Amino acid sequence: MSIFGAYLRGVLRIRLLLLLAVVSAQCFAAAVYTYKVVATYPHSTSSYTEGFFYLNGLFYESTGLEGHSEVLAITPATGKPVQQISLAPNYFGEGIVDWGPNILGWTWQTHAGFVYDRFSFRVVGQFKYDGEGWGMTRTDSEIITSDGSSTLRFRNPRTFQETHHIVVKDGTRAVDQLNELEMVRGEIYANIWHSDRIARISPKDGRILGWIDLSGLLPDDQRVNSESVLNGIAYDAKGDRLFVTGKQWPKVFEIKVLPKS
Ligand code: DDQ
Ligand code: CA
Repeated sequence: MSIFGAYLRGVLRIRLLLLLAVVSAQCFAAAVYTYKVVATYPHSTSSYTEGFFYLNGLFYESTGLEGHSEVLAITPATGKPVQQISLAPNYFGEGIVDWGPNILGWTWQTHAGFVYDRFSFRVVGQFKYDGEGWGMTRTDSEIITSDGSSTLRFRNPRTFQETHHIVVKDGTRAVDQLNELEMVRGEIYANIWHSDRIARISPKDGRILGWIDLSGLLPDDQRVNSESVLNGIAYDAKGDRLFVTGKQWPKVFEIKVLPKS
């Protein structure tokens, strides 16, 4: 065979390998979804959102930053709190979750968790844990927590002890910076800190089933600074309504998730 023929065969082989690499990456990386805004609600631009859920007609929100951390119950239509409690100024508030008549809430780097009465907003208990506190959500029987790594921990709601954990991956790539969480139709939705994307995660094995790309939802000129990021997912299971907001964002958005066309 001529030198030219060998050269052509080499080029073809490289092209084929490249094509295979691109095709397999597309097969194994999760699909990307987009969104449509169906309603908006007011949100306080002083709320540095770290925890967010919906229950029986109210938003429950926890906010961070030392000296500004609160847990609030909010009327969606007005954005005004109907209940609130401030954390001591040494605490940076993080995720919250409802459990029976209580709300559990924790703090970023101070290993302090609190049990609130959901109706009076009084502190009725405290707990400790190792590592950082970031997001919280729940299944019917367990609490799920994030800590900024790619690991999500399942915990006994009464002892807060870990029962098992999963590592979140997109194909073979571990994805970290998992922040605010929400259980939505059997999937764990997770904000990725400093990103406009929400990961849709299988609670069974941590596999990322899809990404929701929320870029453009709140334009940069409506964000107070570079920390004013998407964080906060709430779900009304009865009404099948999905709400998202961010740190010091002026609005909560009710969105529908759509395939990217
Ligand atoms: N966490 O939400 C990722 C867990 C913690 C965020 C901490 C960000 C502190 C930045 C302070 C900036 C003050 C404007
Ligand atoms: Ca949430």
